[in-house]
Amino acid sequence: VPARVPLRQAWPPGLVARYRAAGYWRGETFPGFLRERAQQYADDIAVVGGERRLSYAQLWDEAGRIGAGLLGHGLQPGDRVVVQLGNTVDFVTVVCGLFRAGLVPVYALPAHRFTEVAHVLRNAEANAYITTAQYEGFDYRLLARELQAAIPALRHVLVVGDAAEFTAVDALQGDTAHLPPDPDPQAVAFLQLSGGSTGLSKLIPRTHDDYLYSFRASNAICGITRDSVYLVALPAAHNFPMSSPGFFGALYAGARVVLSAGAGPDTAFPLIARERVTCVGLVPPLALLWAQAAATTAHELSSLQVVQVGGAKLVPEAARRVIDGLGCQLQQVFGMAEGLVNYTRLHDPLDCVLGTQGRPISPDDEVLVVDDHGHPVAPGEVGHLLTRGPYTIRSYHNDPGANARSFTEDGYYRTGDMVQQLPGGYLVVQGRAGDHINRAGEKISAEEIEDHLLAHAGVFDAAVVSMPDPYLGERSCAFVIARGERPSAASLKAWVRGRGLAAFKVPDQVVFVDAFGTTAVGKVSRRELRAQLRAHHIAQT
Ligand code: J2J
Repeated sequence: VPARVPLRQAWPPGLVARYRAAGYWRGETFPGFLRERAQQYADDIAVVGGERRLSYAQLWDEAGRIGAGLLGHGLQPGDRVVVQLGNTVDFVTVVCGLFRAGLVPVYALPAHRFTEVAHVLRNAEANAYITTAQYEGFDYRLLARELQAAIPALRHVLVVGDAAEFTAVDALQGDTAHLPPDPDPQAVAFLQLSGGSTGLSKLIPRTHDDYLYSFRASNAICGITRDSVYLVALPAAHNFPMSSPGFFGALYAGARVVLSAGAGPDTAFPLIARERVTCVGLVPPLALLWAQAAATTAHELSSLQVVQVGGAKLVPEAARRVIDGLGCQLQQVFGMAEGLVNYTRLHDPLDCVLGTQGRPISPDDEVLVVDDHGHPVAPGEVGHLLTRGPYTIRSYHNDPGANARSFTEDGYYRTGDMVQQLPGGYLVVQGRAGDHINRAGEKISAEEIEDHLLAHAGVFDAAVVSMPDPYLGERSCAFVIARGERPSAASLKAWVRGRGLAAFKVPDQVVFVDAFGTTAVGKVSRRELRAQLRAHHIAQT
């Protein structure tokens, strides 16, 4: 096995001592807490999805079967395994199985295609890929074949459901006596994907100690107890439904997790009624859709206590519509896979819930709001949000360039968000400095899509910007200068899709222009160019 870049995440020793002394880092681990729940709440239902219902004891056993089976199959503790699964019970059993085996999950979204998954496999130096035969009309075995042909290091492909020539997850068997002892709580437990603004996704190493703290503390803030029923409506691989408090928070509490294959009211409402769901996390467009559909639905939604909305900005008028439509408590959530999560609290006054994106989880979350030169702005002024704390990473995996850009010398993460800090530490998100499009919570890097457009023979130059969209919040618009005969907008969209990208990255709109930046004097940065195009286009329409 060739040497791999080690997985690490390190805080300065002084802070390690402080976070431990404060009780944030308790030395708990994923396998450790899952074992405890299986003993405490053996017969309680842990996970529901489709027609499957697993108790805590069954979840533990299934995870053991899968974990031991993977080791028997030739994987070694410490190996990194890219997981691309939909919102089914298998997502939870497979990931818990990896944890029990000391394997490191690397999460891909179901929407990802060859380009994204290949990048993640390579960057993580993964030797295994676990996916599902079919999900939402797509056959992931086709993708698995392409990946296997392109990446020699990918030695193990496992498939949930009909595995064809691959190894069937359902048939894995192994002796749980061979599973390793529980890991070091300071070790990296998994790699999460960034929704970053430059190029391809970066990998985010999260430790047992830091991640467990984030969802344990989230449980207290979100009112999750053993009696709760948490619905995973967004893709389970997203950090929000995974940890804020997400299905891991719910499992930690001994609550029940319900997975919904779709996020729309048609799929989710019957599940809410049947399972008596109490809490769900949504992005703003979905929350508005739900609020509208609730007015006429025949399904009983009265069990819902808290609807969380995050991933993109929820403006006050929309927040009010969500409360009125769903008739339950709204909680705004402003978080990031790199760490920091802010919540409005359940007993906050209405204007705070409507008008802010909450305040940090931890008293030890350090927040700085600074100007372009890194100097703190006056209280209440808008500036760049920098943060560090007991569950915010200090570095990305294997990416010195990104680390130099994204972290200050004293370890603050540059979030790329522009915020205003109100008394009490409440944050109002006012935009962002980075160039990504936040399309209904899905982050799209402008640069990544520009690179794909530039690979087209008919494109001389391209700039991708976000445009306001009444439903999605933002949509992507590609400004294109053609080379030679102008390609059609449809053919450029098909081109991007054909580059093996998630469908949400295909530009929503293509606008052909003759030149860029005619109003600018001197050399214009890509960011300024994008800002000009965006402003000019919005002013015209
Ligand atoms: C405005 N922008 C927001 C909000 C995230 C909980 C909730 C969300 C995420 C998430 C998450 C926003 N208003 N309420 O990981 O645990 C934008 C910001 C932020 C970026 C992070 C969680 N909530 N955002 O969305 O890693 O720009 O995490 O920096 O996908 O989403 O994106 P992501």
